[in-house]
Amino acid sequence: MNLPEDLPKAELHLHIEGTLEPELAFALAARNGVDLPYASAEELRRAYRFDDLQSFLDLYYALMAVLRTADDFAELADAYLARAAAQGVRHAEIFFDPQAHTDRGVPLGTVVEGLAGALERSEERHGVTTQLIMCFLRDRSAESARETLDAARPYLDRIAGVGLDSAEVGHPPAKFREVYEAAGALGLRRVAHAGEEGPPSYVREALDVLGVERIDHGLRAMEDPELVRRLVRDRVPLTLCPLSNVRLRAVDLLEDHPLKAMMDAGLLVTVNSDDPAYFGGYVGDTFHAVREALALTEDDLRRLARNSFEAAFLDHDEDLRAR
Ligand code: ES4
Ligand code: ZN
Repeated sequence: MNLPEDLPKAELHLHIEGTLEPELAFALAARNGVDLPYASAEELRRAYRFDDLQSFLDLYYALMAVLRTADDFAELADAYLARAAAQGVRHAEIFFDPQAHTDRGVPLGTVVEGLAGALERSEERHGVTTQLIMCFLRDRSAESARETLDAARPYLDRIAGVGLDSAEVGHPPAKFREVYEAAGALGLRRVAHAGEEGPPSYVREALDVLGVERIDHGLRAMEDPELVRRLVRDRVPLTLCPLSNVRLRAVDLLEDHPLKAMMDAGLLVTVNSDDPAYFGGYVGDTFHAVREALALTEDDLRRLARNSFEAAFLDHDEDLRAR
């Protein structure tokens, strides 16, 4: 029998830029003539110690300097898909951050062509079906998000939905009401990070104002029993990332993570890797870690895997085939 962490599963919260392993960063830096302020991949890896979300984001955005060509993006995505497949992932819904690239002069077309090229080959190469979700950076203006959606119009055949990420506190979902309305009108699926560092009210706002179908993280919803009842009743999926929460100090120890309590409360939670190159593991590693830290049973792990397909943007026939 397979190890429980190898169960077929869908990964629904994964930033492709967060899969940039130090070794690939160095290889791309050399290829593109980019100077990195680290002597080696080992030294870079040692810099992966964070106090909070912002301290991580600073390094995450800085390292993107090595990503320049469509081939770079394709190589990044293909490396992730190979790793994910080896850990039981059969379907992946992958975030990318257009503004983090266009702001440094990399055209959106380059990013999408590269990523979508790798994703198109993924089912054949890795046995992983995929979708692409473009995220707006919430610490930039609403106008910038709107410009990004407009710039994406030629590529919407390759983009399934929109998301909202980056520094949360001080940037409530309502700031992005119009762009989410426009995205919905274009037939795009909608998700948003909420309740990672921000308060439960941001989770409500993402649902009520942005019309999202899933909440990314949603950890802090647990502080609001009325909100929990609503999330349970409406079966709103929460894409949890336990290793990320430990590394960014949203929880002290994995043993303190509310994943199991959230399952017991009847919430539709999934387990995901977020930025696996930075947070110490891909999704199979994460299943393994939470199993140990929270004494999850094989039944719990099966339920998490089943939840991941239920929460995915798959039609149900596809969903059954994937399992
Ligand atoms: C992110 Cl962990 C996390 N939170 C918010 N935005 C992000 N972008 C990449 N990783
Ligand atoms: Zn995230």
